[in-house]
Amino acid sequence: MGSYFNFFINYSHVRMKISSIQAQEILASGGYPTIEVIATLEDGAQGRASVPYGASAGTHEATVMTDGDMTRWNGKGMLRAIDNITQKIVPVVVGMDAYDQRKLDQEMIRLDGTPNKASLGGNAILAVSVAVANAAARSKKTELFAHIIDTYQTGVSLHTLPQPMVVAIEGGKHADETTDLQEYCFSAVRKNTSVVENVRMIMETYHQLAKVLKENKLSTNVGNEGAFAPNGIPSNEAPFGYMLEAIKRSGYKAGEEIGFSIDAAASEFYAAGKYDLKVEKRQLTAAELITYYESWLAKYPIATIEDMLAEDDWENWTKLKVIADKYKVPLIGDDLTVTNVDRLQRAIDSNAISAILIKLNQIGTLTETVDCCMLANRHGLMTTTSHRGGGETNDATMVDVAVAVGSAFIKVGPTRGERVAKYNRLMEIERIVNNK
Ligand code: 2PG
Ligand code: MG
Repeated sequence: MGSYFNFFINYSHVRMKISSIQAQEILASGGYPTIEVIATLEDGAQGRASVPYGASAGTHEATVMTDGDMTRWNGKGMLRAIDNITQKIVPVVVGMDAYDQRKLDQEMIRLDGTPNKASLGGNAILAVSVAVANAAARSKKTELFAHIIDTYQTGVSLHTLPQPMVVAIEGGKHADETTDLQEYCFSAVRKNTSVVENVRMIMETYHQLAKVLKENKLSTNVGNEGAFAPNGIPSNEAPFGYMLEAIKRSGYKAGEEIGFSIDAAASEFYAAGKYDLKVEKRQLTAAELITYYESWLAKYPIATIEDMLAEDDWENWTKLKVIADKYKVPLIGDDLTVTNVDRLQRAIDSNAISAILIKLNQIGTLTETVDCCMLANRHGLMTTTSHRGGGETNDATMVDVAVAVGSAFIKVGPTRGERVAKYNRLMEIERIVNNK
């Protein structure tokens, strides 16, 4: 691995051609294929990338192109997207300058020609985009986060690193027969503390949570993201009680050291103007749901809330924002904003959010992802960079992006290799930055 200190070399006048791109199907954590790309540069430097996919993906996200051929992988093969890489993207990008990531990404966006990357596939484009960025970082003998800071001049100082937002209980589309809301997370909320310490404190609390769930006769089986998915949970509010008890037993202070982050992924339980809470056997209007949420904000140490309303319920987002502001709780847009500068700008203009979730594959290039983060930063909106719930790989690029854009949090599940790879990379970056 290259030294972080090569970051200080000025590469602005140097060029490094892309010499080859290789693409293949690999297996993602959801048990279906995804795309892996290996990019090689003219100096021999290689970069690898594999792209994740969502389970509760927003309808405004970049297209995940699958084959639809039911004779293999239940229609979810990636050969069509891989063909797009080898037949259409490779002839254009081989020979281009790997150090000019913006130009590379713009060229692929132009080649695709659709607003949601429907013709080549967001998964095809992103795999190439990120593989080349990784290769360029290798070629410069620097870290990926440093390469991103340098390339986009993000101005991030690295004095504070993103902190863990760890999914502890999951439901919705990520598990069967549990909460309607998708995620209840433990978030590190102490100021100026180390990532390593916060990961330890939260994971200790996660293990206490297992005991609390068992005592309440709930299973500790896990969902897509490696968080507990207790079957038969009595209500959508119940997780807060179990999580508070777990924090107490671990000897930490709720709200001062560990807070709660909730992602409702509300588009998944919204239909015909109503929010259908199956666990509670009731259907609520947006106004009733907001009142329900407000009761939680008043009672529990909630650090952030995300996608509490459906992805196009714009006017109710603005109403919820007023309530969230009253409790000084960042309101995060995810399916609402899909890492897209146009949707983010609309959310800013309509005062719908105070924070944004960032996922590279929602938009499909590294450049557009960083641009979205920079727009958020300019408007004082907090960013949280996130894993995906459908299928992940051990690729930890999202962590380097989070560091390079100055995200407050990374949201990742607590267990399973493809999740802990992200925390391990974040802890590694902390050691690199502190020169330890
Ligand atoms: C979310 C994500 C990640 P998915 O909604 O924030 O937890 O879920 O990848 O399934 O959209
Ligand atoms: Mg979400």
